[in-house]
Amino acid sequence: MRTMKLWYCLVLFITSEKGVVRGDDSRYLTGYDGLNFTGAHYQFTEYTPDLSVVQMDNSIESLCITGQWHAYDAVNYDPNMTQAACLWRGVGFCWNTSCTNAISSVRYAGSPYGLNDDYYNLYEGTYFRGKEFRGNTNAGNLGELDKAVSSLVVTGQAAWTFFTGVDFTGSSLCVYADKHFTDGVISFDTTYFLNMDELGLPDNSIRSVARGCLSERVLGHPGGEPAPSRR
Ligand SMILES: *[C@@H]1O[C@H](CO)[C@@H](O)[C@H](O)[C@H]1NC(C)=O
Ligand SMILES: *[C@@H]1O[C@H](CO)[C@@H](O)[C@H](O)[C@H]1NC(C)=O
Ligand SMILES: *[C@@H]1O[C@H](CO)[C@@H](O)[C@H](O)[C@H]1NC(C)=O
Ligand SMILES: [Ca+2]
Ligand SMILES: [Ca+2]
Repeated sequence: MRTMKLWYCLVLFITSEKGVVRGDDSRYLTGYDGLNFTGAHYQFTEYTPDLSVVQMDNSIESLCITGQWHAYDAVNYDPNMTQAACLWRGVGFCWNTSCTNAISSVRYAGSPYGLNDDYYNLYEGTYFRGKEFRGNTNAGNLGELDKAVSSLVVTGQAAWTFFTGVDFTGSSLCVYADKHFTDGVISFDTTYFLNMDELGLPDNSIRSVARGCLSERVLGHPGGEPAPSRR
């Protein structure tokens, strides 16, 4: 079996805890083409499907971020879902990335309206790759991502309940963000599931999502199970 190369690694969390803290009040990703935040750089605030457009293709070596950002070896967030992906998150953190000189597209997870607004992002591929279905309201069906979701992110302080049937039927579980980042002023709550095994549902089984905790099975806080990958 071909082993998929995934740079995603827990080192990112360790380094992020030790990173340099800088003040900023909104989501951004500043990528530098040298280590130690040197060289040419670009500040991303939006989804960017092709980094060559800003002369940063395959060149990022260090970065500073606020929010949660997903970075892909392939352009267009890896529509074929075959390449490596990297996860970066924090509030005002800076570090050298292990995903050196390979990133070709980046997008954030979370609300486009406010860093810590209540939001969910669902992805077609594991590791946040491929097509996306996202929102801040109930969805009785997931359109193109019907029976296709393989990874997800929840941000903000609300719970979201994911169902295996359309219109909020079938098996369900509810997810709260379980990781809190802050620089003392700005806060960001988030959680992620790299695949459906982590979540505890079959792959490609989610068919609807509702705001609030409408299931007996609770992941994150308060009083629920911690998310599996962070145990
Ligand atoms: C990076 O910064 C550290 C600490 O300031 C310094 O010791 C090191 O030499 C720098 N490395 C490079 C490659 O600039
Ligand atoms: C996806 O796969 C197709 C067919 O193999 C290929 O032509 C295309 O370049 C790939 N796209 C990306 C972004 O890798
Ligand atoms: C980044 O890498 C440089 C060169 O290896 C090193 O000197 C520096 O301490 C690293 N910086 C951080 C924040 O890890
Ligand atoms: Ca690349
Ligand atoms: Ca899928």
